[in-house]
This record gives sequence, structure tokens and C-alpha cells, in this order.
Amino acid sequence: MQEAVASLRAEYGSDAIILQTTQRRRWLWGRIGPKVYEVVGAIDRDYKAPQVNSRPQAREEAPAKDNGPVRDTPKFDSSMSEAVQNLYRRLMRRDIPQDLTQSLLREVLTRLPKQDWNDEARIWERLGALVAERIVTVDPWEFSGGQRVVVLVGPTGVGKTTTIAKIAANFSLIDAKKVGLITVDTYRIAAVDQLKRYAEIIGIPLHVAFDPQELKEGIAKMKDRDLILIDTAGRSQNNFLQINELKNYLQDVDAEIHLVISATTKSTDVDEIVRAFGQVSIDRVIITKLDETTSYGVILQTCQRTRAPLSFVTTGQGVPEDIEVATGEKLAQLILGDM
Ligand SMILES: Nc1nc2c(ncn2[C@@H]2O[C@H](COP(=O)(O)OP(=O)(O)OP(=O)(O)O)[C@@H](O)[C@H]2O)c(=O)[nH]1
Ligand SMILES: [Mg+2]
Repeated sequence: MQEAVASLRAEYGSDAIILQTTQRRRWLWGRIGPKVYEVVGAIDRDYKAPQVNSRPQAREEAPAKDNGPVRDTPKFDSSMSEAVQNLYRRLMRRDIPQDLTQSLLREVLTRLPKQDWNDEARIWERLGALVAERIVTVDPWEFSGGQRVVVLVGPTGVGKTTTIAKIAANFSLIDAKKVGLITVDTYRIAAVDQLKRYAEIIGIPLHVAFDPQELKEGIAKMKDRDLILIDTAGRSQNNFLQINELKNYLQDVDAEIHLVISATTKSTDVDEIVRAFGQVSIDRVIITKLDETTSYGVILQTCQRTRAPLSFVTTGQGVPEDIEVATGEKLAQLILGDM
């Protein structure tokens, strides 16, 4: 990696900003296969790169002073340049909520000299980098630190069970990890059967837990598993009792909680979902059904509202193939599209 960074500096000089360095492998979301080193850089004498934390975590909105010299502060009224007005409308059409649209534009404009505020292409380019920066993604689990217990929660029908099957199949069949499944979705026979069939096909154990005590017992029984995936029943964000019951199940369980949201969710519902499921403290976000929409503002909105990193995106009904670990850059491109 040092060699890759040094060669970028040697070629482009000391003004080259290192935007991103990645060390990954070629297969299974970069987890196995030959190592590849990537260094993404840029040259911009005005731009001061923000400090990026090496630990994956939700990113707070950076104050303007961290992003280079403070310039004029943009106002979103009739005095906006035509370029900014166009971009404002464009972001709104991409289902990005008004407050996020304003905060994105404000941050980008604050980083640019005022003479560039009419340069639509330049602002757009900077928007891409900013959106990529705001969507924090995490690599799939390493198991050197011990067992992982992961719970998927979310509204009904978003694809929790299917996503569990995709993750289980990838880690079990391709990565040869010991995976175990637990379901607490015992309200419908069909729900248990759905997961049972996946468990049989993949060849991994399934434990059915009818109450919080049985959930704890199930986890204890699966001590030998590298990864335990826990499926939960879909809950309506408007049903206080359902959310409270979920909270009861999870309160004494030491697990990583992933909120699953479909990319087809209405922007106005995203805030309600995050508020309701926020009661069980969300550690990661999974966005499903990217294949069912053409506007992807929900990805940015969910990551920003939860302040949690994104673990996976899913792109179809196929098990195990329609799941990816996306990068911020790729998602920014998807959200903003071409200029
Ligand atoms: N197009 C598309 N369909 C998906 C995706 N993920 C899941 N589905 C489909 O969505 C439907 C619901 O999936 P489930 O996995 O049962 O959803 P769930 O969240 O477990 O549903 P409940 O347990 O009822 O809350 C199924 O028809 C899945 O095949 C995806 O990424 N894209
Ligand atoms: Mg389900």
C-alpha cells in the first residue's frame, strides 16, 4: 500500500490528495483471493481533505471549518444562482429530502470559491464526492475477534429472511464459515418454513425461539458457530406494541442489529421507520430491492438519519447472488446519476 501511495505522490507531486486507499481481495466481497491495492487520489490546491476515521462508524456532518477555508455561506432563496437552483431541483427529484438537499449544497458551496457557484458541472462533481463521503460502508465480518451474532430487524416484507439466506449461503458455502440461524418470527408457520428450507438447502442448523428466553438459549447452543443470524418478524413502524416486543427480545442479547429498509420506501416513511426502530439501537443498515426503483435517495437518507454504516445492499430475489457490499462512491453514482 505504501508503495501505491508513494507512486501516486511521485507521479502527481505532494499536492496530490489521497481520497481513499483500499486493500481488498478479488472474490467474495473482497475477502478471499489475491490481494489488490487501490489508491484514489485527486489534485486540488484549494481543497483540504477531511479527516477520515479508520474505524467504520457513522459520520457526523462535518463543520465547514474542517473542510477548507471558510468562504461565503450560501443562502437558499431567490438569490441562488441558476446553477444552484437547477441542482437543487435535480436533487429533490432524486428523492433526497429537502433538509439533506440543502445541507449537501451548502457544504459543497462552502468548499468552493464563490466564482464557481455558477459552475453546475463543478458543483455536481463535488456533490458526488460529498455523498460518497456521507455514506459510510463497512466490510463484511472478519471472525478473528470471535463469534458474530447478527439480528435483522425492519418493516414487513422488505426482504429480511431472503437477505439472511443470502448472507448465510455466502459465508457458509463460499467462505466455509460455520453459520447458524435462529428465528423469532413464529407468528406465521410459513415464516418458519421459509427459513427452514433455506437452512436445509445450505445445510446449517436452525433454532426456533418462541420467547426471549429461548432466544438466549438458542444463542448459547450455537457456541460453535462463527456467525449466528437472527431473523425477526416484520414490524410496522406505527405499531408501538410490536416495536416494544422486539425491544424485549433484544434487550439482553449482545448482538449487532441491522436495520433492513427497502429502496422503494417512501422518503416520508423512512424517518418514521428510523425513529421507531431506533428504539433498539441500530448498528448497521441494509438496503434491499435496489433493482425495484430508479431513485435511490432512500440510501442516503437512511444512512444519514441512523448515522449507521451500510453493511449490504441487495439487488434481486436470487439467493445467494443478489447481494453486494457497495462502496460510497458506487452508491453516490447510483444516487446522483449522470449530470
Ligand atoms: N426485487 C427484489 N425482491 C426482493 C429482494 N429481497 C427480497 N425480495 C423479495 O421480497 C419478498 C419478501 O421477502 P422476505 O425475505 O420474505 O421479506 P421479510 O422482510 O422477511 O418479510 P416479513 O418476514 O414478512 O416481514 C420476497 O418475494 C423476496 O423474494 C431484492 O433485493 N429485490
Ligand atoms: Mg421474514
